[in-house]
Amino acid sequence: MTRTGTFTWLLSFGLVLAWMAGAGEGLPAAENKRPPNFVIIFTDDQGYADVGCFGAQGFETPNLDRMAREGRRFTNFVVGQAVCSASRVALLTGCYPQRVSILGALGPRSPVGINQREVLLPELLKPRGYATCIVGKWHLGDHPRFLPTRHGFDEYFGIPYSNDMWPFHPGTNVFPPLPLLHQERVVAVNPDQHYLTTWYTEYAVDFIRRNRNRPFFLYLAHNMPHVPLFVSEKFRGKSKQGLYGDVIMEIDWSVGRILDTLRELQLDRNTLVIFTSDNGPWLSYGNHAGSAGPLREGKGTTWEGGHREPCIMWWPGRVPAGTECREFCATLDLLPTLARLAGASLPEHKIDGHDIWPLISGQPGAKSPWKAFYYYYYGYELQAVRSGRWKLHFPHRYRTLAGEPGRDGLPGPYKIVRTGLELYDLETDVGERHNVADKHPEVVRRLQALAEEARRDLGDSLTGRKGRGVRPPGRVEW
Ligand SMILES: [Ca+2]
Repeated sequence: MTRTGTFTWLLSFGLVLAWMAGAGEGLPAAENKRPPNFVIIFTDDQGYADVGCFGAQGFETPNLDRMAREGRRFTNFVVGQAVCSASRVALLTGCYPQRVSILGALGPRSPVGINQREVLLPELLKPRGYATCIVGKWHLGDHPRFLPTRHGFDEYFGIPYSNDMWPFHPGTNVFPPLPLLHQERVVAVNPDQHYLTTWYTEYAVDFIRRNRNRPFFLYLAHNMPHVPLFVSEKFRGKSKQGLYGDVIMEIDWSVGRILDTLRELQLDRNTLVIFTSDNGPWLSYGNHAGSAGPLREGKGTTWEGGHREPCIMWWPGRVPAGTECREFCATLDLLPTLARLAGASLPEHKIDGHDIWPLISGQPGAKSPWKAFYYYYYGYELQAVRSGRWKLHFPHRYRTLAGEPGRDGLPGPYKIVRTGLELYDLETDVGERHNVADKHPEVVRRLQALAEEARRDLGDSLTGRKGRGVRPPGRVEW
C-alpha cells in the first residue's frame, strides 16, 4: 500500500471512529471515582542505553528525558524473557512465559498462541469500564482465535508479529506477505514501514481523544527499533548516530505526542504512562542494533543486556518527579499493580508478578517484593537466578558475536559459547564480569535452593525437569 493509499484508508474509517466516539459517551460511568487511565509504550529490541537519560550517544530523546524529569526512572527493571513473544506474554499476563507456554518468537501461521483461559491485563480492566486498545505489535499468535480482539482489546491496529517476518527478510525467504490489521481485517499487505511509527502514533492519539471521558488502557507496542529499520522523512538523517538513532528519535517524538495529548485533554493527572522495551539490542545487526551500555550481551541471552530495560513511569502528582528507583522489578509486575490501581480483581490462577505501587509511588523504604527472579532461555532452560544483589548463572550455552557484527541491515554471525557456574554481584558489577562464586559459597547454595523451587514449578530442560505449575498454550490447526 502506498503512503497516500494508506492515509486514504485511515481517513475512510474516520466515520467509524466518529460513530464509536459517540457510542462511548452513552456508557455508564464507573460506580466510584473514575479509575486512572493507563498507557504502556513498549518498544521492540531497544537497548538499556538507548534513551538519552540512560546514556544514549549520538542522538537525543528530549521527550523521554522530560518524561523522566517529570516522572521516575527505573534502573533495575527486567522483562520476562529476552525475546519478543515471551516478553510480551509476561507483560500482559503477569506470568513467566514458561508458566503460560508462550516461548521464543512465534512465526506467521503459528499453531500455538495465547490460551483463551489466560487472563490478560485488558480483560481484567474491562469489567471496570475501561476502553482497551493495542496499537502495533501483538505476537501472541496470528490465528484469528489468538488475535487481541479475542483477548480483551476493543481495538487493534498493527502487525501481528515481527516486522522482519516478511518476504524482504535479508536471510530467509520463508515468510509470507506481512499483514497490517485493523481489528481482524487486513488493511494493507507489506505496508510501507517508513510510516509505521507515524501511523501508530496517530491512531493512539485518536484513541485517547475518543475515550477522554472514560477510563482507558492503551498498549502502544511499536515495531521499531526492531530490524528492518524504517523512519519517516520527519527524522531521516536527524541523528549523528545514523538510521538507528533516527528511529529512536521518531519513537521519542511519538512519546511526546502521547504526553502532549494527555496534557492538552487535562488527563495527565489521571494517567499512568509507562515506557519500556521488550528485550535488549539485537547485537548481530551492528549499526542497526542498539546498545545495552555497561550491560553484558543483548537480546536472546540471560545476561543483563538481554533482560534489563530502560524504564520510565510518569503520572504527575502521583509518581514523584525527577526520581530514580533502583529496586528490582519487572514487566510481570504491571498486571497486578495496574489491576490494583483500577480496583480490578486478579485472575484466579497463579500469577508471578507483584504489586509494585510502593516502588512506583516512591514510598520511603519500599523494597523489591521479589525473593527470587528466574532467567530462562531456549524455552525451558533455567539459566540464571537472581536474588537481591546476587545473580547465579548455571552452566549453559549462549550466543555471542563471532567477530564483527553486521552492517546496514544485514546481520553478522553469532557463535555459541558456554558459561560455567558463575556468581555475580550486580551492585558492584552490573556488567557480570567478575565471577565471585568461590568467595561466596553460601550465596551459591542459597540461590541453588531458590532455583530448585523454580524447577519444580516451571521446569528446567537443563536438568530434565518438567514443571507442575505450567499451563498449556492455545493450539489451532490452520
Ligand atoms: Ca523484541
